[in-house]
Amino acid sequence: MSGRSELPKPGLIVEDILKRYPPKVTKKRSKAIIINNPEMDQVIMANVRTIPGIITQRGCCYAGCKGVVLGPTRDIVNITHGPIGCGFYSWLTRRNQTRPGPDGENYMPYCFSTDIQDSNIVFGGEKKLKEAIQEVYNIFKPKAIAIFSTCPIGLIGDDVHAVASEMKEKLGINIFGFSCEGYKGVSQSAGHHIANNQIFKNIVGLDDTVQDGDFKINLLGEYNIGGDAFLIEELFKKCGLTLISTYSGNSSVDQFANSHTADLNLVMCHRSINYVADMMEKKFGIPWLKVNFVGGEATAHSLRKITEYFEDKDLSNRVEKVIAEEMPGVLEAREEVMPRTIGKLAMIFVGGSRAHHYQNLFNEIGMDTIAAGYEFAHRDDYEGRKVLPKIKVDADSRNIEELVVDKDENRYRPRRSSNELETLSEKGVTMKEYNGMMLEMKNNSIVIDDISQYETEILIKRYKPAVFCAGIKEKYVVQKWGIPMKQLHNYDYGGPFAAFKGAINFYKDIDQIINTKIWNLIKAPWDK
Ligand code: CFM
Repeated sequence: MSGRSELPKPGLIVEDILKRYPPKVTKKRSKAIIINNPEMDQVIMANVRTIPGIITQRGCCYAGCKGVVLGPTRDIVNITHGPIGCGFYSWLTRRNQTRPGPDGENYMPYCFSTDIQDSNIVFGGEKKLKEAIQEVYNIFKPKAIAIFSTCPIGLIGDDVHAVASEMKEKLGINIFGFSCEGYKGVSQSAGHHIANNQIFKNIVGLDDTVQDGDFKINLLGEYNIGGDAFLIEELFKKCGLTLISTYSGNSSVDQFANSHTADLNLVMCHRSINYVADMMEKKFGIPWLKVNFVGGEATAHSLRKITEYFEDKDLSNRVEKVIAEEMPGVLEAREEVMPRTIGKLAMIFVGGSRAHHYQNLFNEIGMDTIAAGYEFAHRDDYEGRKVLPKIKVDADSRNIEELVVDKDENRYRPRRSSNELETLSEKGVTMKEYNGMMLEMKNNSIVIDDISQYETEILIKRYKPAVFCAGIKEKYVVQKWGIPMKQLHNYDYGGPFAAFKGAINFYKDIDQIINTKIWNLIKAPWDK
């Protein structure tokens, strides 16, 4: 690996970024830009409002609720209550794939909106919403309908929850609403929380059927972007693990309703779904384990962690067999690309989980993630869950309902005794633990929360990374600077990148992207 010693010092780069801001902004941004030292308990400012005027990567609360968490649910009709723009822009913009179940119900290709007009803003939109629900029911007869409020709905004060219960009563199907107005909270993260609360209140626990299977699991926080969940499902099947539900990639409402019968919850994206994991533990006694299926080693490690939890010899043998079958292909692909990728620099600025997970894949092909950050994560995603008690609740977080969850008197059943969990922890299988990104990043890496376009420009011009990973809003700006850009939200129409096969896809993609000759041609001949 080419050492970092020849690169510009991170301190100088941070200084360069901060010195151009007005003093107040410098003060605020300096708390969100950290030169990483995994040995120290560093504090980062996260999950706070973006400074007005700064071009952020963030999305809104509605995006997190309707787009991220509920978007992949194929058999719930998701109606956007608001102007058509919000509905249209959330329609198929995220590559959460699905397979229609045996009943063939799949509403994902549709865009449902109440398309409210000026007169509804003046006189209220509840009547229109009722009519929309009735119309959906008449045409599709779905099992469930969800309503998502956008900004103007919150401002005019339509009571979507009252409409939902009235229509639920009238039509006899599950109907529920989300107060996920775009402005609620500082980013899409607020929307995740609102989504989690309502799924938990309105669906989880409705079906007590106990399914066959010795090792029943839920996979939380896997949204099947580019088919990731398909590969993970295949892997579980081979290992003999019974998947009860996925939140929410390739999911169905019936799976959520039955998910409280699982033996173990696996949390893939901690940021978007840790609330459901915690609530299921409190109410039903299901412990949760943080896993990660991004990266060959991480996939093997996560599978082994699951078998250690179940402490079953046959399961462990099957898992080892699967790893032994899959790993050689991964190693071979790695060796193939390594001569062209080793020592090169990557930067990752996405979401609330992938900026961490994808560093594994880069490590595996010898690449160094010199700078990374999340769009909307909270401090625990950076510093680990140990900081949870220290996180201040501010006005923005107070805006979001915190459900009070108690033990379900009839259905609470601790899957493991606290003694057993302690013994497991001594063996290295600790439940509800997440160490965060900063602890696993190299010393002297730059960590930036809610990076702005201006900060991106400085990082890129000073470090000239081999690849910059972010989203569509960043893509073409970065490419115009002559730097290869990989979208890590939608994978640039590629993927899947999860599990063993996904790792192979990723290595090949990155090799192609950073080594294509096109980058030599982007300078105009007269500029050369
Ligand atoms: Fe979780 Fe996600 Fe992400 Fe996320 Fe997202 Fe996404 Fe993401 Mo885009 S749930 S936090 S809100 S892993 S849509 S599938 S890629 S920003 S890093």
